[in-house]
Amino acid sequence: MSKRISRYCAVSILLAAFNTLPLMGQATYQPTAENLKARQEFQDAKFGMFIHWGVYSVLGDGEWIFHNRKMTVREYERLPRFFNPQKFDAAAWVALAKAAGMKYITITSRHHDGFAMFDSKVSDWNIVGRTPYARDPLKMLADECHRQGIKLFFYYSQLDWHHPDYYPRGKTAVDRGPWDNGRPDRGNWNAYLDDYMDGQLRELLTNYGPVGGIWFDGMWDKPDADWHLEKTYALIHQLQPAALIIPNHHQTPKPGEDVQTFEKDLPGRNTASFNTTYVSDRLPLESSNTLNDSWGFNITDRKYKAPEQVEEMLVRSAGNNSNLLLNIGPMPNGEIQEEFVTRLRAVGEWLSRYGEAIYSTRGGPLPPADWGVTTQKANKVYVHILNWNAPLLALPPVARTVKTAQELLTGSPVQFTQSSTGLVLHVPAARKDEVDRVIVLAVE
Ligand code: JFZ
Repeated sequence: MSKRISRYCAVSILLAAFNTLPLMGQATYQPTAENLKARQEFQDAKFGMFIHWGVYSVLGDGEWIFHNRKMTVREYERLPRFFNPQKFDAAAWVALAKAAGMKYITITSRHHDGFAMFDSKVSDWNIVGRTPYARDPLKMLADECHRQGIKLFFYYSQLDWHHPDYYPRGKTAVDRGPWDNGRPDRGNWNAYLDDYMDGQLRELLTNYGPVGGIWFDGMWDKPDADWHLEKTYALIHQLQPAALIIPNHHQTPKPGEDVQTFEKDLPGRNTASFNTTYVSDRLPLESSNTLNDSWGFNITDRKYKAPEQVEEMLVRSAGNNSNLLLNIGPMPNGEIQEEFVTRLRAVGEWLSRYGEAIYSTRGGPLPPADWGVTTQKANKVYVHILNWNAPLLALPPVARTVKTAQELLTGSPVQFTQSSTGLVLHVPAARKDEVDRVIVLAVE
């Protein structure tokens, strides 16, 4: 223990010495041209793979098991000793994301247990230092993503249930507890942020090639604390200007942030009861969800979403001008379970036919509704009919003149009448099991 701490102190001093680069203020944050381009590419991508994977996966009961079982640090520290993902195959994971039609991957570089799933010199509480596997899967994944043309984002938990300097403790140790897991009743908050966290972020943005961005989570544990966001965000933008900062803090976006993300909800819809109803009209939007009911591997979770549900979720996200970040929790041996694989492949097959009406589109021009949504790109508007059984669909006025209307899949013409009161489409009958009937409007 003491050896670990002294090593940690030495590294901190070293990092502090490097910390002399001028930091641009994020309060007046002006995204660079590269950053703005990355935002456009992010919006074009539409569909990403979220991956929750860590030493908690061993217990097969989600990523909150440390907290849920009120384990002590000492008990939890045994877990890495049996984390040995011999079946981990970065090429297979990336290939699966691609087969699903996903254009980016966001993986937990460390979750609330603070355990780094990468080779960190800041602390040995990491996969190389503590597991028999002793390799860096994020490095392998990053290399493979670059090879296969997929962007890689790192989820990073600001909340830490393991580090003593995460002090004073937050809601998860107090309101939802009390949970005393054996850490001392003192700690250096500034050191936690400036040395430990920023030190690791510096590693992630230095050693893994171009990174899509950092997906932050856990600030909600201490909503009133000073998280030194300006400093951390500036560090990230300085190391990689194109890296997008995506905070899951469930609040109105703050200066320095590049994307607004909504957990388990479409933008503005607060069915999960912890999201904000404020929707940025400036930033790209993202909505995260799970393929079953869990984030981290859960061995008895059988509540798999059908491919059709995922497809509808993706279409509704796109119609809300948002991406969908869909989660899987791989097994501790590194394999992705069959139930996820088959569903993801089915969605990918569907996207090979319907992708034109999703990728690179933006939401609108009509507001999302129960019947469906619209997406648009260049001189095309895609009408996605998700829930409508009558032969005529009367829509609000479309500002642009509709030249032609046709079915996406067959190119068959669709009859319509456009007037100042609205647009009426004669919709074709749905084919068997057709989730989304797409009518393409050529507009000018
Ligand atoms: C967070 C994580 O806690 C969870 O494990 C997962 O990583 C998900 C994507 O993000 O989920 C939250 C966030 C906020 C609250 C609860 C769960 N909250 O405010 O109570």
